[in-house]
Amino acid sequence: MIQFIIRLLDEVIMHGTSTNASIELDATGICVVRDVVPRNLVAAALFDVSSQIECMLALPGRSYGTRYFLRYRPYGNVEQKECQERSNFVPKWTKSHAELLASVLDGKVGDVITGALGGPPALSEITAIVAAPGTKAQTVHSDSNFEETAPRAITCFLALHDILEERMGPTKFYPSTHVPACFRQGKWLPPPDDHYRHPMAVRHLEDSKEQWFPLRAGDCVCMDHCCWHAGGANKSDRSRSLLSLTFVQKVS
Ligand SMILES: O=C(O)CCC(=O)C(=O)O
Repeated sequence: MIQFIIRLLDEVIMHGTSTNASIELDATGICVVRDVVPRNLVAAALFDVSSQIECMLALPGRSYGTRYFLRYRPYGNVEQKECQERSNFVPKWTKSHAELLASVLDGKVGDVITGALGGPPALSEITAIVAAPGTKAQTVHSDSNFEETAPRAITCFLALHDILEERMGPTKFYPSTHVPACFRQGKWLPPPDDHYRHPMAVRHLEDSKEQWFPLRAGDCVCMDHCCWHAGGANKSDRSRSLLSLTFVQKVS
């Protein structure tokens, strides 16, 4: 009986947490979900990502900067002989990655994404992002431009180790930049960069307050694809590693 009550309480707490997170995600374009994946799966993923980065860097070719992107292909491994250069390196997708993905979707994050997308999500991309020590900050960007009729997409940045200090280069987010209603004229704008600087976007950026979240291994930040953000500068002496999972609305 006591076991049953504990389980019931657990479910109420968990359901409440994911409901609050969904509300937060809709309102601001960002929410943090704690303790998403068991520690052993996160540790295995970090070990794998670090070894795959070593394999990639051992190949001929050049890398652009020291923020490395490993794009997994969850639906079948690519012949390794096809990956002879850094630019076409594809990391191996293994059973433990599949377990990690299932674990993400089975728990609180699965509820948040399903709620945000209005149904079962489809995985569109899974990428490990490793910022080596000395990596510079990215310019503020959004991963998609807002389009009224485009299917919604949510990216989950899963911490593969504790990222508790700003000098480790956590992702910086600009809350309330994901939908037209966040902007003065009710029109969504991309963040200003060297190519396009809409005066209203410049002003919006000046008025916005960037936010980063201390994360423990296995915590994640869910972000609307149109939300402004930027990878931070890694001023620490250790690589900062995330797994970025993007889910889209299934179009029937
Ligand atoms: O490295 C990060 O923290 C975020 C990277 C990112 O946002 C991107 O490459 O689009």
